[in-house]
Amino acid sequence: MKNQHLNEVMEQVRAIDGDQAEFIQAVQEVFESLDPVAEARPDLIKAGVFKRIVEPERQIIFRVPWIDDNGDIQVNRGYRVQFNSAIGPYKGGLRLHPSVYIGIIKFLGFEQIFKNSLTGLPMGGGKGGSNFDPKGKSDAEVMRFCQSFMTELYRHMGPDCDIPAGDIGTGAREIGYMFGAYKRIRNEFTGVLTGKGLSFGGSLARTEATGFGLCYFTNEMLKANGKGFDGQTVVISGSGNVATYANQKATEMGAKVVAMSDSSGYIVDKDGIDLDCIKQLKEVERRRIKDYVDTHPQAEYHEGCNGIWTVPCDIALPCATQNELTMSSAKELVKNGCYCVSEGANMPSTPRAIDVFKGSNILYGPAKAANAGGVATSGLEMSQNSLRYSWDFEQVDNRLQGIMENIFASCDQAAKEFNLEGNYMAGANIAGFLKVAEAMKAQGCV
Ligand code: NDP
Ligand code: 2IT
Repeated sequence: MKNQHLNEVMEQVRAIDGDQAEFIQAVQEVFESLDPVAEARPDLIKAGVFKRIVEPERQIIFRVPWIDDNGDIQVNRGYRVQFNSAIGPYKGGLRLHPSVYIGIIKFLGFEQIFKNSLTGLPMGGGKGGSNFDPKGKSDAEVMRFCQSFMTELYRHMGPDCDIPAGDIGTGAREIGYMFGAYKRIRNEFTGVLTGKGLSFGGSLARTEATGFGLCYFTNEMLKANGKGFDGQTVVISGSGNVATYANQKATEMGAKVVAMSDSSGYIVDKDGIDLDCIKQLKEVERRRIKDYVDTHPQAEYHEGCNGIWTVPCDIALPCATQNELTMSSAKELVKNGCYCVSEGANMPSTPRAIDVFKGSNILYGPAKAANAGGVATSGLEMSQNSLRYSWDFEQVDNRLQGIMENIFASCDQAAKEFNLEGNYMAGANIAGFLKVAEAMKAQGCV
């Protein structure tokens, strides 16, 4: 980075948070994009915006004790990082996965600030979760965990303060249990969590929103470059919430999705993945993706999830987890003719993979922009809860589509303003940052 101040702040972050690799990676990427902004805006340096934005407003770490089906006590660690409330109440998901530690929650919370800003809705950034693993647990165990988690988290939440939602491992079942626990403790029925069931304040199209939004954003990016989904071959990693509905929308837009994965391995079906089967296996029966080949003998299963990037495709949509797409996978994609990578997961591409995309003129849709449809629709769920009203599917989906078009336009325009045309990563970071930065400056040193 050219800017001296940004280098100093980055050094300070490394000095005090050096053991949080994912957080350092997320800050470094954003700061590199903000280099020309820091050069052009000494007023933001004077207002301490860069120094302040890398420090969460509040971090909560707590014990989550619960009793398993054998009657034994289990203990997990719970987190909520309330990163930035300059433009609205803290908003962001809860991740339940054994890999969760403070560095993951902080990287997700940091990215959430800029993503939420890009949606144009009044939402600040936050993230939480636990190292609890819902896999292999009974519904009763998941419920007891969620109730214990809420017994602490409730005091830090509120519909005008902090509104959590789902993320990896946290779906409709977990949000339902958490909402029930919150309502009982507080004796109030408010839109304090999003991704709720449709019978108790959830929004139509929230389940689909991240995957659909990813395709709407990607379609804008393709269109701006004279291309489209129609007739294209697509590879999607993951087979959870985001991956499933990305598959559905890409297919509706005329593409053929030929590969999907889970953390154990990947399947290739040259006829196009049978999405009903994936939904049944993953959403209903909570089974492994390898079971797909039992009913689809023409498909192949391969152990290990990284190999999915060796499957030839035109468009790749990483929708599983951070750093799942490395430099060698990026080279493999390029070698096989892939010309577009658009991110459904948060930070799925390593910095060196991104360098490969840049060096090969790949159309690259960065997560903060491309996957913002989920949180945007959470924002629409909050609006409906406040109105005590609900919109039909089409209304929500149309708004989502409009929001994703606007996000693409903002990224495109910000990139052009800083002479970085086509660099949507820089555009997303700059556009997301500027709104938050102006608000932080206007509100003074807080
Ligand atoms: P789900 O829990 O529904 O699905 C996660 C999928 O990714 C599963 O197929 C899972 O496989 C796979 N996966 C998870 N961890 C790993 C890992 N360490 N290595 C390999 N594969 C892994 O989560 P979502 O679909 O909700 O989330 C996917 C990504 O999208 C995450 O990065 C999340 O932060 C991001 N995101 C989610 C949004 C949402 O609204 N849900 C919004 C915006 C972004 P397995 O079943 O084997 O664990
Ligand atoms: O990463 C994300 O944007 C999410 N997991 C969704 C957050 C939300 O509040 O809907």
